[in-house]
Amino acid sequence: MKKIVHLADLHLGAKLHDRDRLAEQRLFLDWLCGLLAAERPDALVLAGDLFDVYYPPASVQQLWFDFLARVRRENLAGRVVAVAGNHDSPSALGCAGRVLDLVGVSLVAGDASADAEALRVPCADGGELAFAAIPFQRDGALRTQGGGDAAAGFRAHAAAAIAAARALAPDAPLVAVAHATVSGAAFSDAESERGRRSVGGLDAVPAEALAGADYVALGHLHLPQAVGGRDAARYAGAPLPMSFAEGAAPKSVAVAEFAGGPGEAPAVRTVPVPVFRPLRVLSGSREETVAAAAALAAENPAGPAGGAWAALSVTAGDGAFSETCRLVRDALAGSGAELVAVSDDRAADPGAAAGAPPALSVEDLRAIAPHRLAAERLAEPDLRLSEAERAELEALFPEVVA
Ligand SMILES: [Mn+2]
Repeated sequence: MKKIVHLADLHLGAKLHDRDRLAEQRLFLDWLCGLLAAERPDALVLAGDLFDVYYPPASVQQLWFDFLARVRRENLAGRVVAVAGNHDSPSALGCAGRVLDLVGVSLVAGDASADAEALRVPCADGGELAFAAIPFQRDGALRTQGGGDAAAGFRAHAAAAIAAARALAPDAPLVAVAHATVSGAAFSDAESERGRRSVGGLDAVPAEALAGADYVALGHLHLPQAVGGRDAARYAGAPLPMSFAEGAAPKSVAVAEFAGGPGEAPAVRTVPVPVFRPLRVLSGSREETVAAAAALAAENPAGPAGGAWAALSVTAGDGAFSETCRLVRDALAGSGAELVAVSDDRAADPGAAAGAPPALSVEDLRAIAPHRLAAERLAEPDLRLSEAERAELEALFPEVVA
């Protein structure tokens, strides 16, 4: 029996509305070490977006290196197989690659050749696993590889990596690792994926390009899911919710066990990730959101990283947004729950807000909410603006936002 634990999109160092989440990320890695100690996989697979930014601060890199050291010291996985995601700098992440290789970490970042992406990992049962570890591919690189066609480029790249892995270990089950949007996959929510998908990237790479692998370990989308109708081709999903909209969906990591050789489907299961800090959205009119805040304060849910973080989204009713924010803050005061994000998501025309939902796109709403907030502030008497000045500043505000 050969075993892998598959996760992706750790986004170490990621913040939520400027709030530091290192405590949650540390708690997650501690929990993961416990899982690894129980599972003792032959490989821990990290399918990209290890970090949230190209050059994470030292405190975040420390978390990462301490984790890798613990995995080696406590022998928590036979080997770590990691690829760079679009959030990872290929050069910054990859520069320690030769040192990491000496402590059991195979890190593939940057424009690797098919041979560099092909790995063999010895397993506790005396056999081995083959890996085609494909880091995130920028659109331009895929077009170059595909003679102008990015999808063809991904097909060619994946086929070469899988063929190289197959040649390296012909009798081993083969795991393809990739950080990409695969056709047919679902997004967790528009908000969190917007900034996290590649700028200028392919909409989706063809899922069948990876069909030659016995297990496809994907990263990039934050919703845990199987793709292409195969249990053994899946996104592990981000282990921590990367936005309030993701806060309601359960998070998990995947475990795949290979009882046979190449061509035999592994048994796949998912392990739920605990909630380290509850995230709640307070949405609706002033009355509804204040009532929801009071209920949240009474419930006062907490995880090991602390009390709930709440996001206010005013979607209906009249009344100054700033006053609703104050009332919601008051309702939460003294509880462990904290308001960390506010948004006025009513339609631009207050008269329309009470009626049918306005026909506005998410983009429209995102642009309008700060505009409304600015308009409210500009109308406050302490600024002593003339009506002409107020109107001019209000008209200029969308340009600043844009
Ligand atoms: Mn990504």
